[in-house]
Amino acid sequence: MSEVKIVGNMQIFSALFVKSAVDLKDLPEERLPQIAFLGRSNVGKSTLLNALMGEKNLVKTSATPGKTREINFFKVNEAFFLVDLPGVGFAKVSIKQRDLMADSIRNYIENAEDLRGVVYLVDIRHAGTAMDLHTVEELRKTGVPVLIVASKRDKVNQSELSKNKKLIQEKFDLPTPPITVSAVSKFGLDSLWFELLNVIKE
Ligand SMILES: Nc1nc2c(ncn2[C@@H]2O[C@H](COP(=O)(O)OP(=O)(O)OP(=O)(O)O)[C@@H](O)[C@H]2O)c(=O)[nH]1
Ligand SMILES: [Mg+2]
Repeated sequence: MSEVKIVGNMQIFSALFVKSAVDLKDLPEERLPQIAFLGRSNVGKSTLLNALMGEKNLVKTSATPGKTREINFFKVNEAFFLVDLPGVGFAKVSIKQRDLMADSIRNYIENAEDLRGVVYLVDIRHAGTAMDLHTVEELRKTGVPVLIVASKRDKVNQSELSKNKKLIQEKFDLPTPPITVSAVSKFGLDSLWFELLNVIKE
């Protein structure tokens, strides 16, 4: 019997790794809503997914960029998938900007019928690099709803935090400052779950 995990206001009854995909033909057969996590290598996508699901090692993480190489599907509460994507720009740093999103990621985002939204993570310390801006621009062109979230909140002090939240809001043209999260302090996981559930319910 597995216990229920409480993350913010969210109850996690089950969180399972379902499969890895490199291709659209490998997507899970089960038709459930999907929310994918994208952002630069090392920004903390996989670590955040563990934190959101109340897990430690379900999603593989690493201090070395380029850990996640495939599209990994995690099924939560038998109701939806959280999807861990490879880091943007990792394998293709020297290639021209429009190729930053690897073909496999682009293909998935443009064609996955059950994809309801993409969480794009930005490191709060860098407040959005040129590469982030370019990728989000490309992402928005696909028409998929994009939620910008700032990661690693524990790494900045209060003044950097408010300054960089404002910067991110301006750079990415957001109606409100971004949600900030930390997988270390667990800050912001409740706000993020609230947003994710809204997207899933739509
Ligand atoms: N301080 C701090 N470190 C974090 C946080 N989230 C992730 N990290 C660290 O950042 C590093 C990268 O984390 P990952 O979750 O593997 O990053 P990723 O975005 O999945 O990276 P790729 O798979 O290479 O695209 C690891 O050393 C994590 O421990 C956070 O909220 N706070
Ligand atoms: Mg990863």
